[in-house]
Amino acid sequence: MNFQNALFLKSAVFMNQCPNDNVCEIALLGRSNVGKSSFINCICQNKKLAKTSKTPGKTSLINFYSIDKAIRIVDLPGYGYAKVSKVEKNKWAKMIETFLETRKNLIGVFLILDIRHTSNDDKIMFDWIKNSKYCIVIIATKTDKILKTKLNLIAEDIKREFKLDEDSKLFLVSSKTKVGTDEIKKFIESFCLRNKKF
Ligand SMILES: Nc1nc2c(ncn2[C@@H]2O[C@H](COP(=O)(O)OP(=O)(O)O)[C@@H](O)[C@H]2O)c(=O)[nH]1
Ligand SMILES: [Mg+2]
Repeated sequence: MNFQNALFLKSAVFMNQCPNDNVCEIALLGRSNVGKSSFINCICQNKKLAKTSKTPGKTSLINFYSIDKAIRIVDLPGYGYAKVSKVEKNKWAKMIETFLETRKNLIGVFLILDIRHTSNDDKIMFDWIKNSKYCIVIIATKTDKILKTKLNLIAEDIKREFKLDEDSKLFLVSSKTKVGTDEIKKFIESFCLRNKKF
């Protein structure tokens, strides 16, 4: 799978705007500003693919990216950003929920965390994945912000906090330094082969 052969397909607000075909999808779920768009750009080695922003709460759309025509990565709106209105928040929550619960193309939902801090919203999303048919895959980003000597300890903390078992996956990455991204790309490739639906 050539991750550099990636392109932005479209944005959607409603389910009937999502691509209608048999391409498998992996959705990225994570708080606003956690680094979802940067992660997509990093693995595809294209800084212009997904819009990144220093201001949280910018993406309120479901964005579809095609990877080598083989799979799609879906960038979901960041949940739990305090500064948007309650009405807006509920709208996003409903959009994410409907997508996750009804999207036929979906084969995986990866939780994106900021390695430095997890919040109650992260726990809610984690519990949703745990109670779903999807396996647990966590990608902790921004590892460049942490001392290398502390990384393993923090990874252990995350495993304990979420009570991760042997079957769960935890990847430590940095979109800034690209650390960990080769490993996650290999994982995505084999994950798609193992979970192919159509
Ligand atoms: N240091 C560092 N900054 C990052 C990393 N990933 C994202 N960021 C920054 O975090 C902010 C939010 O990133 P973005 O990808 O737009 O987050 P999103 O809202 O989850 O899509 C931006 O200012 C990025 O430059 C990372 O791995 N390391
Ligand atoms: Mg984004």
